[in-house]
Amino acid sequence: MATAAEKEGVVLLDFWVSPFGQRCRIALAEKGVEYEYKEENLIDKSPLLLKMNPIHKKIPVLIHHGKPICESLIIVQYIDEVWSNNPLLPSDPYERAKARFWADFVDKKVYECGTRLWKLKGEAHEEARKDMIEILKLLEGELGDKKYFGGETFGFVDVAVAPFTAWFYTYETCGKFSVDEECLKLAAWAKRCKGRESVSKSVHDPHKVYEFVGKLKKKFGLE
Ligand SMILES: N[C@@H](CCC(=O)N[C@@H](CS)C(=O)NCC(=O)O)C(=O)O
Repeated sequence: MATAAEKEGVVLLDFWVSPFGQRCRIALAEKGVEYEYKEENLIDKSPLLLKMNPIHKKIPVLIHHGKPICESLIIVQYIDEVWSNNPLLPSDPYERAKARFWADFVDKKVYECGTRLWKLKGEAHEEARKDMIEILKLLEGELGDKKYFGGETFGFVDVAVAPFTAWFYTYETCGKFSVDEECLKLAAWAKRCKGRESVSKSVHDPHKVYEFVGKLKKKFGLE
């Protein structure tokens, strides 16, 4: 008998610590979609990954009935369109554009700055530290007094940012700052997100993320 995942025809090519992959896992969980999870070895990529994402050769890739969808934010939007229960994007076009702007902001700023924070030393590191605090404060400004970025309900921007909460500990430790102290409202939002099953089951323990970054540093001779 076909499993629920086979019936839905959904496969996710992913890598456990990837914030981009975690976005897809959160969105699928929010929609209650069953899927087959396939962990990739990014050092030795599978023929399936290379076939499904020949352009970027990166995870995540969502395969739906044999057809690939690449790039996490595009995948989350696809999931939102195909499974219309619990909508993630707002229905109002202006609000939708705003949500896409902030998700794009996260893509352009958070990951890049986080990488500078654990990779660089000296002045460049100090600059990354300042940039990260500013980025988090800008995000907090958009959150304001709302429960979620999406307002009363968990939405597209929440999905885009939530995986990075597991990276906060790494950013804090490498940057010697505290999200709790710098961005109280953002820290409270992160705790609210963690309380959601979709997030807690998709996002890994911050200490494991830190351990993973430690291994990367060793690999790149950055210790
Ligand atoms: N913009 C892409 C980024 C995906 C990405 O950077 N994936 C990384 C893992 S976190 C990857 O597959 N890296 C393998 C490589 O670069 O060879 C998205 O949003 O999906």
